[in-house]
Amino acid sequence: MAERTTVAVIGAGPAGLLIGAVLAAHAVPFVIVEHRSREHVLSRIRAGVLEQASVDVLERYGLAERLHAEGLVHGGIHLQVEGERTHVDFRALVGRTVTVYGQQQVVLDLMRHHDALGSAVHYSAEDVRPEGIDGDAPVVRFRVDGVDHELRADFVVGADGYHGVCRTLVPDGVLAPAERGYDAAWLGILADVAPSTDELIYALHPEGFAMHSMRSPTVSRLYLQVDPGEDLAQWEDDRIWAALQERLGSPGWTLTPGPITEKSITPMRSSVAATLVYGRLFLAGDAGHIVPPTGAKGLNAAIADVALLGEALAAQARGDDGPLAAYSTTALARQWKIQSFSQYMTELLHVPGPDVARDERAFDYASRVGRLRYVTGSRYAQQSLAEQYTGLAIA
Ligand code: RFL
Ligand code: PHB
Repeated sequence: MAERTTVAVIGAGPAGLLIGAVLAAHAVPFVIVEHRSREHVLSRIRAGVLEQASVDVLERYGLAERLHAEGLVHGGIHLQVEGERTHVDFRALVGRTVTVYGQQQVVLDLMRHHDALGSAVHYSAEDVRPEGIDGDAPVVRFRVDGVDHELRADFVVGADGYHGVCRTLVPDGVLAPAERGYDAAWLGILADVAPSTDELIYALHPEGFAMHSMRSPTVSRLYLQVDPGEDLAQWEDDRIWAALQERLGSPGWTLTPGPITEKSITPMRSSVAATLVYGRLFLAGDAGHIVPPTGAKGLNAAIADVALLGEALAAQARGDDGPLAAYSTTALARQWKIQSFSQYMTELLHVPGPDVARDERAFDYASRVGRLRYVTGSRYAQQSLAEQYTGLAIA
């Protein structure tokens, strides 16, 4: 089946679906191609915190109605060091807030938006192959329900995540990602229990980092630092709750456990492509860069990329190619600030991993406790943290 459009979007995660919404708002034709089923895309439990800038973007494209009704507005976070808890008050420090609203909810809102618009979104597409991106007539081939599709487009947006196909189309020497790993992973759980806290708690404890987040007034999301390569089978529910209780413990406070409905281990990695553009291909979101989750930035960075790229593609359709030419440079300059903050938050809150020599481990841990106590005791340090956590301007 032969089709023709202006922008072929690969991936229907938050980046792909949102760029579709931006293009639709400007009446730029697009088609989205996703290799998983709609149900699978909706079942992935991931991010939970939206920066104010991200909420503003969703509002701008008419996507924030349910977010405003059901999202939990948080005016700060709790930072904890060895049981001492300090509230970092974003409203007082920088006059901004964040909204706790699951990535799945953002994706569901976007899917409903596209349903209402009647957008072309192909789920369960097999063998997705963008071709000719280094020429001026790219084509995306894929198969749905046994039918071969040939989608011709002026531009291809790679919104297919870190493990997607689009990154692999850019020659190694051009993509040239700057990368680093961390000697820690996160064991995350979702539990059917009311959160034991009003706002997120990020805690440093000699046994490792722990965090208490949430999805709604009845669903909690919690994380524990574990070693990379840790076996999830070794973590019975009781062991998880005991570790969370120990690491998040603070005088006069208790953690209420409940039925765990999901658990998984996620490794931590940072990676930034040297460019987000190759010929007619533009990378956005995790396809271009990933961060460790400690700063709550991955989804927000994807939204920021898409706000820039969607508007740039719309300007290009009106005959102004300036914003599209500037996209990669503008997005990467912002991305490196996000990388720096995510690395800072990760190093601030995690204990050194198993590979660090014992004497250095003791030093590194004590120095992290010192750094965190500096932050909890300094309005200047908190103001900088609050400014970055609630989100830098998009452009
Ligand atoms: P996604 O969400 O990975 O979507 C990519 C889509 O592309 C599809 N795809 C393909 N489609 C067609 N052909 C192919 N060959 C394809 N290959 C892949 C995939 O099926 C998928 O549907 O990338 P996107 O849209 O760039 O969105 C990025 C975010 O998902 C990610 O950055 C965040 O989830 C990161 N993240 C967090 N970000 C935040 O801003 N705040 C947080 O609190 C936060 N917490 C987290 C997180 C990520 C986590 N994990 C599991 C990695 C917590 C965790 C535990
Ligand atoms: C989450 O709720 O999943 C979450 C919140 C904050 C983070 C990371 C993940 O920094």
